[in-house]
Amino acid sequence: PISNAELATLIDAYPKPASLTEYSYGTAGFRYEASLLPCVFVRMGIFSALRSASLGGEEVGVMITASHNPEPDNGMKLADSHGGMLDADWEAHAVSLANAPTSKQTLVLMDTLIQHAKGHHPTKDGKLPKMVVHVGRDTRSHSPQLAALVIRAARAMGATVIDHGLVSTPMLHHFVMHANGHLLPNIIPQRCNESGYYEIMALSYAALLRTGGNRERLSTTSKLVIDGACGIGALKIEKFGQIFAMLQAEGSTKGLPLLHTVNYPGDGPLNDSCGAEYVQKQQLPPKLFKASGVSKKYMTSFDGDADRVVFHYEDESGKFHLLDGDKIAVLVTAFIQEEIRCIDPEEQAVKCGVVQTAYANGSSTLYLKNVVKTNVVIAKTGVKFVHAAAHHNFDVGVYFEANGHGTVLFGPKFYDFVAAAGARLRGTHRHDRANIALRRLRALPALVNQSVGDAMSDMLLVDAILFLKGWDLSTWAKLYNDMPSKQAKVKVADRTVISTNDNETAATAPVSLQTALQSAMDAMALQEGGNGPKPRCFVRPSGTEDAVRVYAEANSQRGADTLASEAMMLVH
Ligand code: 16G
Ligand code: ZN
Repeated sequence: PISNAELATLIDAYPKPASLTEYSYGTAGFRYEASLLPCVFVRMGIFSALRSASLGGEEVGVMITASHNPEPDNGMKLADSHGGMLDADWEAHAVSLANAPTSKQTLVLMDTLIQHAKGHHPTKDGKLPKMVVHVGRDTRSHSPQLAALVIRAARAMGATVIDHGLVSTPMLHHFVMHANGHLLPNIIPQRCNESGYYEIMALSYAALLRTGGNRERLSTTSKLVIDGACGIGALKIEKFGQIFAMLQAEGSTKGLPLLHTVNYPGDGPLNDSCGAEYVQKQQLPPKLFKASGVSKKYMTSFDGDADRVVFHYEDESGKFHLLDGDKIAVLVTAFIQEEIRCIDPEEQAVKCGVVQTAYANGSSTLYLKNVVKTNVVIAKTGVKFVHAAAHHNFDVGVYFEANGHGTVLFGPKFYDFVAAAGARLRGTHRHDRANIALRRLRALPALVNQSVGDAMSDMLLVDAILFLKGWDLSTWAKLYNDMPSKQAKVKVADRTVISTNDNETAATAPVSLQTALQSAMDAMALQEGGNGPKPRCFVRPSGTEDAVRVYAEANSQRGADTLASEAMMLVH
């Protein structure tokens, strides 16, 4: 039963801070300096319970994290019952509830949502449907207090709370997805807790490795160094490593690399001079706190909540090389398409494709279209947009933002294809190429965390592909050369004066802006001559910061820098 008195007391105890006019829902949820957040957490405890009720008792999730942002920040990401991001209509309800001025008004709004839930899912006794909320948190020092608030409020609503404690963002999404059976159950075992998660990952990864490859030939990939950004990812890799070690001891797989984690919580400040965001944006290797003599031939960096991953290495001359989300998209898509073609050379059965954002390096887009020969769709920045586009456009939809957040979505036609191929190839020899391809494709839907981007899952997928191909990072890096690029941001009085088309590739306001940007691009193309990819630039209002972002790429770094400064001038 809902205790309105208890809720009112809780809401009144954590009022909206005077310094803040309004809470807004960013690209991925609420994110603020931690001391501004208790108010939001109380109300989102109420909200998440209501969301579960509105779905007839399907389970939902709340993750307490500010991802790649600095330690003083915190926030929450909400997982809807399919495991993905919260439904857009409900974002608006979340914002109203967060901003209701008094406890009385909060409870009135709450009541509207209760009526909504009852209307959609009437119960015999006229009560609300059951409510289940999964809660997880990252390693920030203020996360436990915030978790306690959200849990208290959800319980006051009468919800069942499953507190997972310290987990990565993608683990929480994975639990929620499986709790509701939102994946074909005959392909993936439903185990929605931490050990189930590791088991699913480890077994499918091992299954993929068993289909070929030879680690002994690959001295540079025998040891994988993981930069945990001084956050949750480091702790979880360590736990995964224990299961991994068991596999190794059983001898069930010869191809396992040695995992070596660096940058644990407490080694240095979270996300500071290390982690995926730093490495990708600064194009610099991570600082290695408390680790010396580490081999830099095969490295990955996670972000603070382990939903992003990038790879990097140092070559013989000591030069740093980054393999970002674009490179991952290329590797993964080429691999999947090749395996599918081994079974279905005409590629009739399933439609594969990649979703990128305007930030994707032009060279990656050309490579995908011309060499991998796949479909490419450009969508708006932000996981909820690229995820939706992948789901909507393709049977096997790969998306990776350049920043390393991404995954692969397998639709019903893919599962049908695998089932039909299984029937057709029954009795063929294990070394038959189509048989190998089938076993590879079968392992993928479980190895990939299909709910959101997942650093651990993506890392294992990439490692397995490299292993099967016999590649090290330099072979992969050389598939194509990134066009030199430049990112910058401009602080403006009001970023909303700039608007863009749907996929942010062109500005639609102010009126003359796009024409001016186009002339700058044309002039640069003329200046550079040559037959490389065309220089490109775009601007967009940030979804997470009060600024306008500028991106430019050209065939030389100088060209990219010039184009970016011209675009910045136009925005000012
Ligand atoms: C958020 C998004 C990320 C996007 C970034 C853009 C999620 C989980 N995260 O971090 O995908 O790249 O925002 O930030 O959706 P911006 O709008 O400030 O450029
Ligand atoms: Zn993150």
